[in-house]
Formats: sequence, structure tokens, C-alpha cells
Amino acid sequence: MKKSIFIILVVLALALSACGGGNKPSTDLKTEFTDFAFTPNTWVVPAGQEITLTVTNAGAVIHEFVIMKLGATVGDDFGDEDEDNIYWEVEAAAGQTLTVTFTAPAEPGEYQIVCGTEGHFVAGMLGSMTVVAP
Ligand SMILES: [Cu+2]
Repeated sequence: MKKSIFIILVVLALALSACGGGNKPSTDLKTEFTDFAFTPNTWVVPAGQEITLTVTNAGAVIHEFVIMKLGATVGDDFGDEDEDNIYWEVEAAAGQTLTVTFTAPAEPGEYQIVCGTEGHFVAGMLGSMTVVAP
């Protein structure tokens, strides 16, 4: 009985460590756009550092990766009133893969990530980027 619990724990530990994009700060991010989600949809980055982001749009329509400013969150859907609250954004057409860079925010905290294409936020295309002190 004890042995089987140990094996389960080892398998769980391996599964968690294989997940990658998890909880460790990284300057090399990836995400895939689909209709309508980011996979993965959580990232942890070190404050103030240059971040390389590779986005692959595996969906059928254009998608955006929008980092909202700290404390700013989108309401009902992404609209004109949210434009001033954008920290940084990139968009990719269907089938496109892009590698881009941006400077992580200097202030640690949790930043909302949304797709700014109309209706996509409502469809659940959102995530969060946690900025930690380097
Ligand atoms: Cu989208």
C-alpha cells in the first residue's frame, strides 16, 4: 500500500515537471492561439527583463496577445475604452508564427492577458502573466 502511494507521487512529480511553462520565471515564452484560447494561458516572467515570445496562430481567424497594464482588466469585452490600458500587444494572422520581444513590466504583479479581437474575450480567450522580482 505504502509503495503504491510512493509510485503515484513519483508519477505526479514527473507529470508536473514535464509541464514546462509552469511557475518558474522565464524569458522565453510560447503560446498557441486557437479559436478561442491561449495554450498555455499563464506565464511567469522576471520584472524588467527582455522577453522573447513565440506565438503560433493555429486558429482560423486573427488573434491578439494583449498585456493589460497592472490593475487594468477588461470589462464585458475588449473595446475602445481598453486601448489606453494596453501595456504591449502583438497580433498574428491565421496560420502565422511570430517570434517577438518585449520588455517585461518593471512592477511585479499579475497582469491580465486578453485577445483584443472583438468577441474573443467573451469567448474565454484570456490568461494571466505574473511578473516577479528578478
Ligand atoms: Cu482571439
